[in-house]
Amino acid sequence: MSAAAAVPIREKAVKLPFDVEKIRADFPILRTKVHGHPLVYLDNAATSQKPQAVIDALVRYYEGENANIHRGVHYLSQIATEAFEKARETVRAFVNAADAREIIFTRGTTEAINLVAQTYGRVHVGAGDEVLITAMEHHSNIVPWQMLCEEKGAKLRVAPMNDEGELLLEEFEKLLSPRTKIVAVSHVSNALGTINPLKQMIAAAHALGIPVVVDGAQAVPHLAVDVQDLDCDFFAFSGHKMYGPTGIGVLYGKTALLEAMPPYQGGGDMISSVTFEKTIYNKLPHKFEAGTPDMAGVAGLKAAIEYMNGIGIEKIAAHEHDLLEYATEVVGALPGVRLIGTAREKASVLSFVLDEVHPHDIGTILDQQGIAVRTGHHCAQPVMERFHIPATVRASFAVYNTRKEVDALARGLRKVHEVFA
Ligand code: 7TS
Repeated sequence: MSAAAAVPIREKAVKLPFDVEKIRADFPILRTKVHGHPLVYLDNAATSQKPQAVIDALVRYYEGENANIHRGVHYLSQIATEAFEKARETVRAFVNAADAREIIFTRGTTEAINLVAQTYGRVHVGAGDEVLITAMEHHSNIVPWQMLCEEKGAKLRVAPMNDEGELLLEEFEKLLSPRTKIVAVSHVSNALGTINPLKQMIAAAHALGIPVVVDGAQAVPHLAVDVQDLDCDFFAFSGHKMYGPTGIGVLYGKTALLEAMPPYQGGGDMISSVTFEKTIYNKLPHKFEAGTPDMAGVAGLKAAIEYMNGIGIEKIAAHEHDLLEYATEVVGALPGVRLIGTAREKASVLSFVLDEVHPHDIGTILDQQGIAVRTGHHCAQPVMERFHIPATVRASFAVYNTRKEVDALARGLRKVHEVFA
């Protein structure tokens, strides 16, 4: 039997929560042809594409609103300031923070996590203390803590996961102790797609008075996030993975913690008065927003949230869940495929290896057919080590992907198999 015949491609009609073709029409880049084929963009965990509404918001900002914020009495500066603060309110509502002052604009998830490590972390972590992370973290939720621990003579502890890529909750709880000063954990793993049992983890940490930093980069595009319901202390995410622009992201933090933290960077806007003898810092959230922020990026992020809200995060989640299930079935049935990350609770990500073929070769052959997947360690090298592999192929789904595109991926993989068989 040929490899092609072995693959059960399900052509049955599915009831979609929305008209995906209409959604696709909102994303100009999806009309791109790659090597003569229609683009099949399955690298959304790295960055998502942008709808026209977001592109328009960026253009509108520069065409009609550009001025530096919080500084001028003139018309444009006031317009720009008002738009900036309105966007903060949009972000607040998006993650259901209690107060807009708890929303700090950053460059992205990476900067948000570094901010917490360098402010809260440097105050509260000392020699002999511990920071607890998990085995499935992205480098940006490992390295900032490693740097902090190195500086302070503290220890980085790592909660393990099982062969499915699920966190071992009991082991996690055993690692919590009076020495633990911070827990930092991803909501959704970028390499495996695992959704962590955050509420239980946070409750366990809080029982010992330990604050929890959540890396939400892969969560906000795919799940409804409610920071009050989670009761996390900090929550970081990036605009560019949720249909927004690059260069803008968010740190949510509880007011009491943010109030007590020293500032991160010094400069304009984060002060209320400066003399050579002493500087009084500005109030929240400005204390953590030194210098001219990415005003255009904030306008774009607001448009991205409005775009997602216009569809509905539950519908986005349902559609992506269908794609993930379908892809798991179709790709998982291909000869030689081993799925990496088979947790019961997953979002958006299908990672796999193919017998005897290096992921980079797979990525190159798929690219020839217009299919964009990511190959490599996905900035999660310890995850690769855990599964004894150098790299995976990762297909990651967004609101505009279709079952047809999953079929194209499967066809592409059969071609890879034929080339290397
Ligand atoms: N945390 C997770 C879980 C991520 O997936 C990423 C980026 C980051 C943090 C860092 O986000 P940034 O916007 O500050 O760079 N993940 C990926 C990825 O999976 N492929 O490319 C970037």
